[in-house]
Amino acid sequence: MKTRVPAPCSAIRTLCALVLGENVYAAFLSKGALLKIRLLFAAALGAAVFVAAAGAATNAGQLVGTVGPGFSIKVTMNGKAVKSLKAGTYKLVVHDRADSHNFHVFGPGLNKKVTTVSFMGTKTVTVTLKKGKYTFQCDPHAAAGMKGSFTVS
Ligand SMILES: [Cu+2]
Repeated sequence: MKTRVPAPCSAIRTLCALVLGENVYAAFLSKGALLKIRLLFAAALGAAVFVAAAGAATNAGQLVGTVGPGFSIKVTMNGKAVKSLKAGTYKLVVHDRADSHNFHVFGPGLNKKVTTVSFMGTKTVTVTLKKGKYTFQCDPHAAAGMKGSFTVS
C-alpha cells in the first residue's frame, strides 16, 4: 500500500529522510501518527542543527568506510561515494557493522586490512594515497561483488 503524503509534509519528509533515513520515516508514517511525525520533525531539526555544528569541526578531507550490516561496502566523503581523489594523506574512519565482513583497502603503496572479519566497531587509520587505482573490499565476499574502487590523481 502506498501512503499518500500531504503537501505540507513533503518538506518534513525530505528532511526526515535526509537525517534519519527513508526507512525510519516510512515506518513512522505508516502508523499514520501525526504526533510522531511532529516529534520526528523536531528530532530531525535538532539533528540537522547538531550535524551542522559538528560539520564545522570535522576535517572535510576525511574518508569514511562502511561495511555491513548487509552485503555492502562503501567509501564516502562528506556523505558522497568517493570516485576520485587527489593524492595525499587522509584519515580513514571505518565502520564495520557486521561480524561476517571485513574492510580491506589496497592500491599503490597501500595494503591495509583495517578490520578483521570478526571485528565489529569503528577503527581509524591514516592512509597515504598515491596516483593510481585503489580497491576496497570485504575479502570473503569480494568475488561476489562486495568491493568498490576509486582513482587517485
Ligand atoms: Cu563480506
